Amino acid sequence: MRIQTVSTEPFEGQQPGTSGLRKKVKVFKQPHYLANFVQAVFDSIGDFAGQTLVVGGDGRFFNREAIQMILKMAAANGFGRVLVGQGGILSTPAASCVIRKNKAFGGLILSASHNPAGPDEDFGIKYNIGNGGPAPEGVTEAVFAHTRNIEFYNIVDCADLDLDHVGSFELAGMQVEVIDPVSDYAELMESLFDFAAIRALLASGFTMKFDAMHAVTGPYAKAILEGCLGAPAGTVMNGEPKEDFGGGHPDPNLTYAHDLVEIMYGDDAPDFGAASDGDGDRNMILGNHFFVTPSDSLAVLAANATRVPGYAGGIAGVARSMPTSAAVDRVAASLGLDCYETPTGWKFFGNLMDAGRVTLCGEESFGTGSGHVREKDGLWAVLFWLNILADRKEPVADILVDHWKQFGRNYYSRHDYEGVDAAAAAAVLQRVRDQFSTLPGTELAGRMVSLCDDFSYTDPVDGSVSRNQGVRVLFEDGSRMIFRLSGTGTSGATIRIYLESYEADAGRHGLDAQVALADMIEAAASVSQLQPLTGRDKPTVIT
Ligand code: VG1
Ligand code: CO
Repeated sequence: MRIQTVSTEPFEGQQPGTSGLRKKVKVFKQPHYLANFVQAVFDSIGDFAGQTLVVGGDGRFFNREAIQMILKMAAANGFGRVLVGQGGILSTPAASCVIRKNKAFGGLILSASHNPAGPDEDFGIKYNIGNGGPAPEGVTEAVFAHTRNIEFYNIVDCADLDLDHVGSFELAGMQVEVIDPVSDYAELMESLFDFAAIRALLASGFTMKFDAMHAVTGPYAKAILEGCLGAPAGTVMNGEPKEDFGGGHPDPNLTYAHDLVEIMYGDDAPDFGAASDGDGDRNMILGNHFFVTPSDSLAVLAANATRVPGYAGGIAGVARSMPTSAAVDRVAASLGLDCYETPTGWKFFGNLMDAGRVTLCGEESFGTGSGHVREKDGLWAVLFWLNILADRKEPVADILVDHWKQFGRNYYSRHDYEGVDAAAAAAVLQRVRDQFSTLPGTELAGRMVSLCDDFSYTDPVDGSVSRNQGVRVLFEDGSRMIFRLSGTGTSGATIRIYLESYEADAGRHGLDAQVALADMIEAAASVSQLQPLTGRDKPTVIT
């Protein structure tokens, strides 16, 4: 076995976005493309000689090839041990769990999350640090800098490795351990939740469906829900992971999780429905004919946390990404907890959790999680809900209505315009920025504008500053209108418009969010001039 030093040249644009480097498979398949990025990661993360690296992915097309290359490069660069999921599989939260449990130096996670998979679709890679969470911006910037100067990478010249059987072997002095992708994660879930109570709930006639969307959560959900918790076989739908996710778009929202939505809004709908995304870190929660917005879900989990064994002692604080609704802020205020507002992307929660300042975190983009790992965690959120339902023995809808009665309702919606011309998308945001000085003090959608800015965040733990994290139009009554460009897409630009208004009056809590927000939606269109600037007259996805 020979260690080769291969000469290479930099590729343009290997800049990690909101969650790692995501590109079309065709881009990743170019000779040296992936190797360059992996070497740039290894050159940026400090002294890992003899240390442990965790590797796994969501099983999408190109996952296996990528993992073979990464293992050979990890050995050639001096890692002492690699833990890799059997068949190259690890959901994102499971990878975070394995990194933490084994005190690994870090991990490489192969996924483009909710983006479609297949030879013409997307692939992605990101580096997670030793706390199990996504690398902070300081690291991703260093990686990007290295990709621009790279001249060589190191790789072991050998045949492909057998990763389909649990066990261990040596590769050029490095130990490779092929691990069961589910067991450590399942054990962690059992330590947090009252499995006996959930088992009793599922045995009591309570019905549920979980849509794994042909992605990585299938094996996890089957093992935990149908295996440990005794849910009937068939509870997990679309549970066989496929390299192309069955041709679908594994994004658990009302548009893309249509199989599940049809069941939950059909005759004889189950009591509870949930779905997860490509890499298992997102979740959608549904009741019988009822959708729980991710922002409300976070608030409900925070308000009910002490019902769950893992959080029975209370939670330290909460955090949400800036565009996420302020529903959880109201729960935090009533419980006397600190509440942090961070930029979009899970990497901003890591420091707060490491410092013990927060326990629960969430994003409006169907991401919820806690300090048990350093990623958002789809199945964890589902189990949290099941534990609450087992304890409260009320329908999902009643829990929400009750929650709104106590805290008021933050009407919330996100409108996405996907695949927009990049220059036109930038012009839409600029158009709003151009009105920063004139809008405050004027009336929009029947409300007074109080402040407009580009959201900027100073990390309270390490003092690092992240600027330009979303264009905000804030109103005196707490309503908000936010414009942001996606940092995870791979073609054109995606404009996200986030709309929120607060309603204290319980008599007005039963409206459809699109109806309640109609004036805000209209005002956002006129302020941004989105239609004339992009030629789009309606969103691609509404959540
Ligand atoms: C989106 C979401 C963001 C999330 C990110 C990664 O980013 O808005 O909240 O953290 O995806 O989620 P953007 O930049 O496209 O808005 V996942 O499930 O792709 O790891
Ligand atoms: Co994801």
